[in-house]
Amino acid sequence: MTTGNSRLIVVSNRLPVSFRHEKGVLKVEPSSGGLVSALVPILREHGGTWVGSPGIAGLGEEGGSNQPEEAEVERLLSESHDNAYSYLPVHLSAEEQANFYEGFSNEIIWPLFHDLQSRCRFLPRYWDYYQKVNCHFAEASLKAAKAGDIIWIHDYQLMQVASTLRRKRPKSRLAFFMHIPFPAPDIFEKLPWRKEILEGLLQHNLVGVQTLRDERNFIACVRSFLPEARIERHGDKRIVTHNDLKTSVQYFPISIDFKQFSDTAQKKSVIERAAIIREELRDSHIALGVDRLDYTKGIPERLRAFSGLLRDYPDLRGKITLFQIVVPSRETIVGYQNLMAEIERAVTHINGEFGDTSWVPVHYLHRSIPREELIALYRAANTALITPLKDGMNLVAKEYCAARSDNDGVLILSEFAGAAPQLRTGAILVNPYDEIGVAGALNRAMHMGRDERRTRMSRLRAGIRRNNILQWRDNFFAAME
Ligand code: ADQ
Repeated sequence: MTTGNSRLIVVSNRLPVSFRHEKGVLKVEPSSGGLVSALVPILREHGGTWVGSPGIAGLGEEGGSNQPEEAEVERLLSESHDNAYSYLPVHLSAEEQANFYEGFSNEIIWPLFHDLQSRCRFLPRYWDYYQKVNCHFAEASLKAAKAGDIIWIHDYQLMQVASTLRRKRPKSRLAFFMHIPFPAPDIFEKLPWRKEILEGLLQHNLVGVQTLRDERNFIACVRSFLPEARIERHGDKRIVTHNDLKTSVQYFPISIDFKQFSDTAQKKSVIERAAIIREELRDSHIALGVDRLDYTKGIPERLRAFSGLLRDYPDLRGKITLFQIVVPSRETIVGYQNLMAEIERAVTHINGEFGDTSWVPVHYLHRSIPREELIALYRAANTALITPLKDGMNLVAKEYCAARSDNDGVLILSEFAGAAPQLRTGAILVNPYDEIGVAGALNRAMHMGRDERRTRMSRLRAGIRRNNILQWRDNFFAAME
């Protein structure tokens, strides 16, 4: 590691824990999601502070905070923190949460950056709240950071934090990593605040994105909307000079703790559990989907492709089961509730049309599941069916391969996942909008011989083992120097 004695201050929208009320008592538990899976091992090893919101909306209404509950959150956080690092909560009011998070972040940036501009609602008040809440995060980060510490800001909810930090502490060492895709200029230009967003990002010393395509898009946007900026290439990175500040821009495909997944997958209890799952599904071919509830993950499209497979390849009926796990997410947003209803209707429809007394075509779980159970499912599944319409990276694809220490299993992956360029030589790549193509890929996976599966999976595993999360961190920190 090349960060010397500096501490790491990670700033993300949410802390890596979730709170819930159980019979009137506040409880805390670890949360899931790509960002958490990637960063927990890093902070655990490096030490420092994690700044983020505890994620319970409405702790503290506008103009007066709910102090007893905030104090309780802080007590639980100090008890539950990992020895290696501490938490610093940023409390948001219900109104801030609604306008900054549900509004600007998830009704503007999330759909736009996933190329789904028709889903955007460009409300001006969302932008006001976004700036205001980003200021809160900046102030909390200043409290946590000493001079020389690295402040590492994450993701699309916090693209304006650095503007305040740079103003208040000009010599701060600031890095940013974007977990979602960065769109091309003809999409980004729809954003009424496009210039301010780019200027905010260029307050960092380093801006990391997931893929070469994202890096090219970011640079193309800077060229289009900040024509006064100077752009140079230095080896692997681009240097953007704007208002006398230099920012390195580089792509770092995020990864997983390969060893942890691979080792856990070899535990006796996991292997036994995988065998039980296979037996329960009567040794049919298991195609597994694991996604957060989100329209970018392409779940209805996947269900249509699966339905098409059963319609067009009748001999496969009874021989294949789609196991779809959906992790609850953003449940307060209306669009997400509609998506859930759409998925449930499609599952019921497929099971009603094709199922019989001895076979249920789609098994659907809508909940978070423990890590070991997830890994047992990865091991039990003959195929992982990962078909996002667009995805920054997609860690599930990498986790599936890491868990296949038996060098078996087929990965079907969307060509629009950020992971596709890295995994293309081992996976079957598909266009998630092409239902016939996805059904064909499933049919091919079912008939693929053991030797081809082994060759492909060994290749996938070797790549992910090499480019694991620690390598990602080292590359990022090396670029920071
Ligand atoms: P996400 O959109 O959350 O992440 P992804 O990368 O697939 O997507 O990560 C999901 C994580 O949640 C995985 O680590 C997975 O194991 C976990 N998970 C999924 N289902 C679960 C379940 N039922 N129970 C428990 N855990 C579950 C965002 C971007 C991605 C990017 C990541 C990391 O949208 O494109 O890859 O950040 O940068």
